[in-house]
Amino acid sequence: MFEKILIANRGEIALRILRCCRELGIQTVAVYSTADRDLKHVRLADEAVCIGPPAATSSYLNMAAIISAAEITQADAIHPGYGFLSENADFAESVERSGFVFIGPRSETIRLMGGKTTAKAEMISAGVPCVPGSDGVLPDDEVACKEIAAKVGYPVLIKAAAGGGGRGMYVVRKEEDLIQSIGMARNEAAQAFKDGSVFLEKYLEVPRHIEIQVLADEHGNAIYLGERDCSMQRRNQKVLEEALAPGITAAQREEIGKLCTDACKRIGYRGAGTMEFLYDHGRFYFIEMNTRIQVEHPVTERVTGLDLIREQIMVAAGKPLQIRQEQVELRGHAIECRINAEDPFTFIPSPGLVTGYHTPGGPGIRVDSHLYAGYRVPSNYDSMIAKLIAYGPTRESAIARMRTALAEMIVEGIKTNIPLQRRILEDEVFCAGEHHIHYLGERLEQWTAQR
Ligand code: MV4
Repeated sequence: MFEKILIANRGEIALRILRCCRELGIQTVAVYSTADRDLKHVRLADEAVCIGPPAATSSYLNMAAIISAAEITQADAIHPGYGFLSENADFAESVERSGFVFIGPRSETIRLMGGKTTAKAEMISAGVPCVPGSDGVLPDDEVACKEIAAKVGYPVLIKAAAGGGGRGMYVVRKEEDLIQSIGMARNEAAQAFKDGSVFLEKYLEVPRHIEIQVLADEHGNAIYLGERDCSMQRRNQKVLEEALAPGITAAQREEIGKLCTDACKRIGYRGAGTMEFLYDHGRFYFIEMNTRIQVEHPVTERVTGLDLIREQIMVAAGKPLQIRQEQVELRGHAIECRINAEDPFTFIPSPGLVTGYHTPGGPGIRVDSHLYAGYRVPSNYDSMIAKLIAYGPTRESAIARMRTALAEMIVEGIKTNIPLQRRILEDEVFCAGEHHIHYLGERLEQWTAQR
C-alpha cells in the first residue's frame, strides 16, 4: 500500500481524500495556493507545500509545481480529485513518467475517453447504446454533411469532438441552417480546444441526465454501483443529484449496468468512472465518460455502503476489487444538494468571510465541507462550499430529511443558494421525480418573473 499520497486539489474534496488517507494509515501531502493557506485540509495534512499564486493556472493547474511537490515530499501517489488536472491525460502521463502512481485510469484511457468521438466509438463497439449521429467527426464536404444530418433526422445537435461541459453546441432544426452552425461550432471548438473537429447527433429535446457509476481493477474485474439522476442543473452546473434515479427499474439498471462493465473490461478501465447517459422515452443513450471521482459520489456511497475514495486508492495500488457484482446491494435513497457561495437567484458569486457556521445533523445526514466559522471563501475558485447529503429508506423520506437539514443549516457572512435548494425541495415536479435537464432553467424564469 502507498505510504504517502499527495492531494492535488482543494476544498471539500481535498478534505474528503485526506480523511480517507487517515483512515487507511497513509501519510498526506497538501498542495495549496497562496489564497488557500487557511484551508482545513492544509492544516490537517502531515505536510503542506505552497505551489503558487491564487490563479488556478499558476497553482492547481501547474503540473510542474505539483510534480515537484511530490518529488520533494517523496509521495508515492497523486490523487487529482475532480476538476483541475483530474482528466488531463498529459498530467496523468507526466505523473506516471515521473515514477508516481496517478490515482485514476491509465493516461491512454483518459485520452481515449476525453475525445467524445473516440469514446463514443468504443462504446458502440462494446454494444452500449449511443445517440444516433455521424460516424465520427464531420467531413469538410458540405453535401456529405447535409446527407448525414438528413439521415439522422432534424433536429440535430453539433458538438465539439474535443469538447466538454456543453461548450460550442448548436441545435440545428432545418437543413438551411446546418452549414452555418457547423461553421460556428468549428470556430468555437478551435478557439476553446485547439481542435475544430465537430460531430453531430440527433437532438433529444427534453431528456433526463442519468449516469452509471463503475469501478474496475487492473485484474479485469468491473462492477456497476447503480445510477444517479443529475437532471436538476442550470447552465451545465449540477445543483442537486440523487441515487437511485426515480422510475428506473431493476431490470433496466441491470441491463445498462452490465453493458457499462463490459465496456470497462474491453478498454481495460481502472478505477472509478462514470458513464453519462441521456434518458429519453424509456431509453438510455451514452454521451460521455468521466474518468475521475465526481462531486456527487456521496449519494452512491450512501446507497451502496462503499467508500469510493478508498476503492480508488486500493485499485490504484494494484489490489483486486473485494466486492463482486452479486454483493452490491442498493438500498434506500440519497439526495445531494450542492451549497454554493452565491446569490440564490442571480447566481452571482458571494465570496468572503464566513462569520457563523452551523451544520445540520440527525439520522441520514452527511455534510462534506471544508468550511468553518472564520474561514474566508476566496474569489478565485468554484463557489461550492458544502455538499449536504440526505438519506432515507425511500425517496420521500430522503426529501423530508433534506428539507429539515436545509432549514437547520446556517452560513453567516456570505450569501448561499440554500434558499434556492429549499424551493427545489418544495417543488411538486421535483417531488414527483418528473424533472428533466431543462426544468430548473424554465422554473427559474418563472420564479424570477414572480419577484
Ligand atoms: C445532448 C443533449 C441533447 N441531445 N446531446 C450538454 C453537455 C454535454 N455533456 C452534453 N450535453 C447535451 N447533449 C443530444 N444528442 C443535451 C445536452 C445538454 C445537457 C446534458 C446533460 C446535462 C445538462 C445538459 C444541459 C443542456 C444540454
